[in-house]
Amino acid sequence: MRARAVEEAIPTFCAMCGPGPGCGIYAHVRDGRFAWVEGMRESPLNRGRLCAKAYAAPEWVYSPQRLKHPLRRTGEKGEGKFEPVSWDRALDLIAGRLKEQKEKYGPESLAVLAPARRTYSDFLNRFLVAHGSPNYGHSGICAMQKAFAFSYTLGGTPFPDIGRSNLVVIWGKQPVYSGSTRSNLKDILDARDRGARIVAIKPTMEPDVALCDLWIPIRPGTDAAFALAVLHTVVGENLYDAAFVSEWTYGFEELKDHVRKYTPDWAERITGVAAKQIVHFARLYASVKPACIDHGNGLEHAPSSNDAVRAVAILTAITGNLDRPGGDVFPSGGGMPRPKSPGIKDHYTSEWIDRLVGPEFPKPFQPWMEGTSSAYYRIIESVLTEKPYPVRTIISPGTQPAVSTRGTRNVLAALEKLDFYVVVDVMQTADMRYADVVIPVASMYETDHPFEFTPDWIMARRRVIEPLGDYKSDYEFWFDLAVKMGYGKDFWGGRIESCMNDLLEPLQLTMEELRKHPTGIVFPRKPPVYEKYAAVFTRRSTRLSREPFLPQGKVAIYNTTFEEHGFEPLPVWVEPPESLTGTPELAGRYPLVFSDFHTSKVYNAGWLRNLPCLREVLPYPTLQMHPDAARPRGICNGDWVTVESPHGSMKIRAEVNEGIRPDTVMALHGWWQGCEELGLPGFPLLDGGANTNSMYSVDARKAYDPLTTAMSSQTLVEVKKAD
Ligand SMILES: Nc1nc2c(c(=O)[nH]1)N[C@H]1C(S)=C(S)[C@@H](COP(=O)(O)OP(=O)(O)OC[C@H]3O[C@@H](n4cnc5c(=O)[nH]c(N)nc54)[C@H](O)[C@@H]3O)O[C@H]1N2
Ligand SMILES: Nc1nc2c(c(=O)[nH]1)N[C@H]1C(S)=C(S)[C@@H](COP(=O)(O)OP(=O)(O)OC[C@H]3O[C@@H](n4cnc5c(=O)[nH]c(N)nc54)[C@H](O)[C@@H]3O)O[C@H]1N2
Ligand SMILES: [Mo]
Repeated sequence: MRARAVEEAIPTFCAMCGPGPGCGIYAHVRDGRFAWVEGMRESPLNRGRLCAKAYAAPEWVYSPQRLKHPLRRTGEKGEGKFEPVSWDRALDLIAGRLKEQKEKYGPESLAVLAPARRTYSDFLNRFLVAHGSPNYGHSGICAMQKAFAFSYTLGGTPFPDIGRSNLVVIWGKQPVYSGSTRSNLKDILDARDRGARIVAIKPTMEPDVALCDLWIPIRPGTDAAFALAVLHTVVGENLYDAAFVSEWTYGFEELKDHVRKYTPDWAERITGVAAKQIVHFARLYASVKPACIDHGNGLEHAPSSNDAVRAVAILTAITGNLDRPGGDVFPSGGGMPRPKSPGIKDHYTSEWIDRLVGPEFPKPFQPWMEGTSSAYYRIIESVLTEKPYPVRTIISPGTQPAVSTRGTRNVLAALEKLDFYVVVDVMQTADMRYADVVIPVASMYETDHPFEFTPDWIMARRRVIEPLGDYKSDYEFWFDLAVKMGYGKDFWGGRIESCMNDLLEPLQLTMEELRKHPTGIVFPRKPPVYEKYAAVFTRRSTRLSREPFLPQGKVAIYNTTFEEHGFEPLPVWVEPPESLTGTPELAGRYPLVFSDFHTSKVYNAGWLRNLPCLREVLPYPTLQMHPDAARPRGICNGDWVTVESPHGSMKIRAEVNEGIRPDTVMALHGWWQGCEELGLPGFPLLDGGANTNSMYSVDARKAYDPLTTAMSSQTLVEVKKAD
């Protein structure tokens, strides 16, 4: 007789959006094997809802592409020849090299890359501080750029109060895909049922556009021009909230003069949106009250991104939609005290800041949010240009520079030239063949730390299965390495439990206590702060920044802080490096605008395409294309096409439909993986592949936002049917 299968449901977090706070799940373990995933209803974050990625977790954990043993390079760089070594030996190799280089080239020769916020991000910074390097290689591509513009204009990043709104503007975001279980999707659906109007501003039509009354298909990278023309109309037609403007804004008179030249006709030529429609949107947004803006990553990837976000923030404020129910509001700070942050602050002297290899934000604005930071791509660039000095060692803990940042050709050349490259990942990565040492780490289902929290919920992560090979967690990697480097005193002597307990102290909890609450502890969330703008937000700065964001204690329409440091005090328009209106000379050979987006229904950035249960949903990289662009080129839906820009080329399949501007083609970024089980190939990182980041300019003068280093993801292309 066969014994009945033993099944256990272990409450923990999903890890399929990467190492960040995930949705609550029950991980079902059957006969010692992680078998399936169920949504956790007790979690206030997702309330039982999950997305396709969550259900794919067991396939991810047991994937044949998992890294099981630390590896050390034996062949040439790029050749992909390695030999397995023990965890201890691998860490000795890294520590040895770091010590040697610190001695020879100074501690700043080490950089750690981390584009997105991770649960372990603070420890990356902490390690760098202990080592003596300011070069935390942050972003330039995600979230911080928007946060910067909002903070220096409004005092913080507001969120849309969709639940009370009568007009919801989805701007550069795809709420159905980017976090369907926990984002604003449910609120948008409810708003729709309530009769609120919905508008989407973005070049492509995703499922959320089906809920919209109005879709404004803007040309990629032109939001600053569009928003300036909207401001022109709102100001010119006296559609602003005079009372709010006079009490709570600084520099409105200057704005009035400034936006006179940004007429809707001027913007039509740049944005491709008809002047009539710009005026219509301005009147709609300024008259339907209250109205909110749900802003996304689409606003962050252009050389004018800081000004686009500033203009959007100013629009919110002068129409009286800031800090009002149903508008864009500020969180109350949540129901629970924040756990302590493990960061180390005292090192951020001007000497420290001066050593940044390529500041993410200009030096007067450092440190910011997470500490000092160099722009992700500028670190890579320094390896090639050796200016102001070359970074010698890069550690990539859960990031793939070859697909995540622009300029793939340069990225690969830099990885080849680097003295020492370390990859720390769960799975084989796009650039591990350039690594000197590869460190496998436990997936989040194989560790019992950290705890994770949202403003109203805290829970300890639980181990679902034992590690499948010779590896430990991300935390253990940094703690073990710190001890080997002699930085143990900054890393709780290598004891993670002590560290966690220390961080939990403000909540009067320990890990042991927390584990006694299997589904975590819920702290009732406080409602947003309404109409407390004066008291709460105008005096704020981050825990790290040295000056208040709003020196006048009011919305900074005219930004004296920027002006003092030599930047534009009012938002202006800057063309992307290649565009129809900025470089018309290129448009003959490359007549279509090309850009990309980040989220899809089944993948994360540049990973998960190796999992059959996800890959069968979206098997091929596609180029969204309007029939009017496809027809004259003899291209039909499903055809393979080559896409050529001045910097690179891709070969992907055409997806022909009317949900995109006729002068624009768009693709999902992050393609390189194959899926053996489905017989689907991987793709080259450079020409003939599907890597959008190989297509863009990285020209230091044109490809960056001058203030926030946001990088352009717009170029011009020609598309042809492939042979
Ligand atoms: N052209 C273009 N470029 C973009 C974007 C875009 O829209 N267009 N989007 C940008 C944005 S918003 C972001 S956030 C970045 C994303 O950029 P990255 O964060 O660099 O994303 P990935 O390249 O997917 O790398 C994530 C890696 O983390 C690994 N991983 C998953 N879980 C763990 C774990 O627990 N521990 C460790 N150590 N590794 C883990 C995965 O296997 C994968 O290799 O890309 C940016 N780049
Ligand atoms: N499934 C899934 N969910 C995720 C992630 C994931 O990888 N997979 N990643 C997470 C991360 S790191 C992030 S940053 C968020 C990102 O989530 P979102 O903020 O939703 O960003 P995107 O998915 O890039 O969608 C951007 C939208 O803006 C449009 N767009 C592109 N360029 C422009 C432009 O110039 N102007 C305007 N107005 N619109 C433009 C695109 O066509 C697309 O509709 O998602 C998070 N959630
Ligand atoms: Mo992101």
